Amino acid sequence: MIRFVRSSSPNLIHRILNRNFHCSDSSMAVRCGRRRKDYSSGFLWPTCRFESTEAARHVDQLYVPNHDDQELDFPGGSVPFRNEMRFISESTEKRVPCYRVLHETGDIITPNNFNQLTKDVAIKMYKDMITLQIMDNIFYEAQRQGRISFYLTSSGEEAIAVASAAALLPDDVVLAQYREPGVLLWRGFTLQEFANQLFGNKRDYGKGRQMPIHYGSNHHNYFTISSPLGTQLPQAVGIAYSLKMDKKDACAVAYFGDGTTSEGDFHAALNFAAVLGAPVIFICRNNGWAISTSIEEQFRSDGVVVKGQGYGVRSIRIDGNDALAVYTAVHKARSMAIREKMPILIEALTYRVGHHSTSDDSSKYRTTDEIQYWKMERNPVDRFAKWISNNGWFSQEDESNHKITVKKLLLEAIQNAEKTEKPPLSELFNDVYDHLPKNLQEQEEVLRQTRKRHPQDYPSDVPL
Ligand SMILES: Cc1ncc(C[n+]2csc(CCOP(=O)(O)OP(=O)(O)O)c2C)c(N)n1
Ligand SMILES: [Mg+2]
Repeated sequence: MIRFVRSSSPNLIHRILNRNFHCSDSSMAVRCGRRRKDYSSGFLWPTCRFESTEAARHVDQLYVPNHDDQELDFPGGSVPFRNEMRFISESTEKRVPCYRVLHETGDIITPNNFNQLTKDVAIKMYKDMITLQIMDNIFYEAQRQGRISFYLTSSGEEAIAVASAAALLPDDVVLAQYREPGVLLWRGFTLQEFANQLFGNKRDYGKGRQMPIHYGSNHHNYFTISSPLGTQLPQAVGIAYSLKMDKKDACAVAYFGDGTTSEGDFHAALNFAAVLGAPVIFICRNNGWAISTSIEEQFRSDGVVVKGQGYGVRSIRIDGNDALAVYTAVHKARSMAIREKMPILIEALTYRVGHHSTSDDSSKYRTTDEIQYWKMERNPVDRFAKWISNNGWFSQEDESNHKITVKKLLLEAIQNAEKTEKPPLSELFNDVYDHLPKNLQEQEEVLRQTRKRHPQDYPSDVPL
């Protein structure tokens, strides 16, 4: 069953908390300590942090008011009184459960009210996930060969981008972080367009001004990626609000990582979205790491999902490596966001199997056991493959034909992109002001003179 946690539901919280705190002090101490990671049992995430059960017992009765029925008539709604002092606990013992549909074997876990996919959609999803993997392998190698300056893979997180994109409609406006090229792929951005951006040639829509992987496409309603983390989140709220004002049948969708939730922009965005009733879906890819900072060093809360309720945002935690769970949750979130004019927060649990980027070596801060566990036993693409092959929708032969075609197209795209001229130097200075102001004219002049004096320090393939 798919269940979103309502944004303000004290009764539900009370029920959950009541369930969670029936344990003795000694058993609690064992469960609350930092556990050794055991990948064979699937455990990765840290559990609760409090050392005593004191706070927990308090929470147990947090929502029980005095018997005198008196209330404080306060702006925003009346509040019951109580004369016993209670602090809200900093943590719960049990984790918010994670919605999933597909078992690792590729079988549907029953009962389940997931959104049944058509064969065509399921096959396109699978093909896009495979394409993404091939792109990642080949572009990563191209960076290692020094042909592009930077790259960053989606390995281990293919299902989130592709399955969420499949559940959206083309008018939904996407503001991604940087690990979601799968959304663009789903929307029809071509391999040539990806390659043009990575090589920063004159066909790149950003005119070579951005680092590789900062894709953007007006045509696909996909905002250009910003390097500073979190900026896309308040922007998405503004866009969602304008879609609501214009009575559009569309929402804004913001993607971001666990690390980005430590930016102030995340908190401002959730609050604004709730207060304005903005139809925006916040999709957090909680992949365990923000470069070398693990989530254990990032939060003391039960991940990200619990933060939604603090701001009055309906939220759900899902298995981000289960394409059917992602598809179903995003489909439902979209309909609630637009119909009920409200934001939705989705925390998708996943794992970053690759290094953070080509500038990172993750073997310095995590074990190969951890990576192997997620790569082999929790692989989102393998799981989806089992399901579509159980349905008889995609054979081994279909798969190898698809791989051969994509590799061929991609190598051609890379050769084309590499051969294509770079944007001229003048492009560095335009598109910000209608007329180039005097200070920028001076800077352009200085750059041209410097380049003339030190040609060896500048790329020779950038036209003047
Ligand atoms: C405001 C800001 N601070 C720091 C950085 C440097 N930085 C780039 S990516 C990154 C990690 C982000 O982690 P997360 O949001 O979990 O995304 P993931 O890489 O795991 O997909 C950091 C710290 C940045 N780009 N912007
Ligand atoms: Mg992360």
